[in-house]
Amino acid sequence: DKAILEASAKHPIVPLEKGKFYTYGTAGFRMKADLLEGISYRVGLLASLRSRKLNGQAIGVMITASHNPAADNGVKIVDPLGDMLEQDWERYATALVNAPSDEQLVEVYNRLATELKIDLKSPSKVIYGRDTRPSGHKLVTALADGLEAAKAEFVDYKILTTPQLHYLVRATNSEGTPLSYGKVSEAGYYEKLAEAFVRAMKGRRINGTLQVDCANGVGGPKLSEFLKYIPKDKVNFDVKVVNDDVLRPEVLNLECGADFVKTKQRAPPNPKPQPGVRSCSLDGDADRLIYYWVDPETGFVMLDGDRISSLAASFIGDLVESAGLKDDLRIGVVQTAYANGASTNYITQHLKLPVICTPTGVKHLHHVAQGFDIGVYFEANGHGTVLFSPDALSAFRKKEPQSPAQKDALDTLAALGDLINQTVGDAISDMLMVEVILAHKNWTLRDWAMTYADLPNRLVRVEVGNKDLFQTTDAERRLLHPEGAQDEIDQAVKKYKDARSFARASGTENACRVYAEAATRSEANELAERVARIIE
Ligand code: 16G
Ligand code: ZN
Repeated sequence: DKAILEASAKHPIVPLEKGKFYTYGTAGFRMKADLLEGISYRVGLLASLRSRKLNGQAIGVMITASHNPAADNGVKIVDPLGDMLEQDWERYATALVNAPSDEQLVEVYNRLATELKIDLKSPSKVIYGRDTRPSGHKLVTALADGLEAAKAEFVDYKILTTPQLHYLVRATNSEGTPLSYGKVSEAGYYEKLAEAFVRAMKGRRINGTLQVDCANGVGGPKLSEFLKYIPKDKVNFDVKVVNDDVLRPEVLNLECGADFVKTKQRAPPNPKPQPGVRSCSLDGDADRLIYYWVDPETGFVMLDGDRISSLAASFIGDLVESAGLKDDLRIGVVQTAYANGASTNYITQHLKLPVICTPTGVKHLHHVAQGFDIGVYFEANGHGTVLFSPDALSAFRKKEPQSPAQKDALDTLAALGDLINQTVGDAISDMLMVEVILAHKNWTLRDWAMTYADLPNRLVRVEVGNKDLFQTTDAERRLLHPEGAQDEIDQAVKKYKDARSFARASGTENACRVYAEAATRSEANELAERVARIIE
């Protein structure tokens, strides 16, 4: 207790206004970096408890604020399989972080240990990493002090992408078991991806250079490092890395990156967009991916998370059929309310696959995707992955092929199982998956975009007095409160063709968001404005 008390005094919590609390939100604790030092210390305590509760399995902590401005930062906890912290524990995190004094912190810590039947002398292991934000330094120091005070064993992996940290957590916990996820090192991550990429490509050629905008974040140096692992004689992957300046913190996510491209619906102004260049953007911690190109005739065309999702579902669905596994494996797609209605139609009607809609936030999608043998999940913003069940992975390896075509399909599926990050959405891994699929189909980005036409859509942010008044149901597609608001939205939607709209409170900002789609751009804009006025 003494150690915890003393170290806590070095990393104080910044008190909030009366009645306000820090909350473990959709992406952990995320805010201006100067509020986070005490929080990071306390998250160290919590992570050590979580590890002890789970018999000393490694728990991860990632310090990042993803696509948010450079002055922000965040702290989030990763569970042993590399997925997000179990939801029940979010309250414990909130309880520890909001303890008003050092003494009360110790009290809450001990109370949690008693309530959860945690032996504070048992082994505990925590591994952590951070993105390129300068504030990360101070935050990992506070985190390490928390881990030391709690007498946990820990490993500092320094600068990593978020998905790399998730990989390392799973690799650490599966090391030496039959389910080993890969070598426990950053190099192990690159080796695994490079090997699976070569295997999945099977000598096919990639058509044209890919320009990758790295949001001036951690993805830049990590992608460049990864590229060294690809054997040039086996795959031609010509990548031009841009916006990879991690030395000037102020340019992080500034007018570039996946979030910029998706929300602004245009290419980053730098480097100056050239017509026809195959391009994609990562976000600040490299867990989101958006493809696009500037068409000489029609202008900017974007291929977002919904497109990646439908591309993956279509390709993997075909492979499963060719492999003769159609009756054995259930494939499904998971989306949120933000998914473009045209993508949902394409998946259900053309690909004939089930689609489930969940609330926003990776943890929700991930959980539902685990219910399928092959669960494809992407948020429209470009975060997502494809999860394979143990049954699916073993079927790819064990099924006796009845023909060369069947063998080919099984091999490709097995390679995808290794290529696609199974812990969380991973921009580098997803990009390799997209490249593999396009190469197999011999498709350009235009061919990909031709599969269906997106409905014009508009997203607006609405300042509201108290966002907590906005309660939703039906995977955030309908408002329960304020009373009457949903009826008004329904009336507004009825006035437009092929229209859909919803309003929800943001989980990461103090505001509401309104999404609208309709048959034409002007109708989508008009509907969004109308709904915004309803909830204002
Ligand atoms: C977080 C979520 C992201 C979600 C976004 C929504 C994770 C790792 N990240 O960034 O998936 O799309 O929040 O933000 O779950 P909003 O609630 O402010 O709209
Ligand atoms: Zn991110």
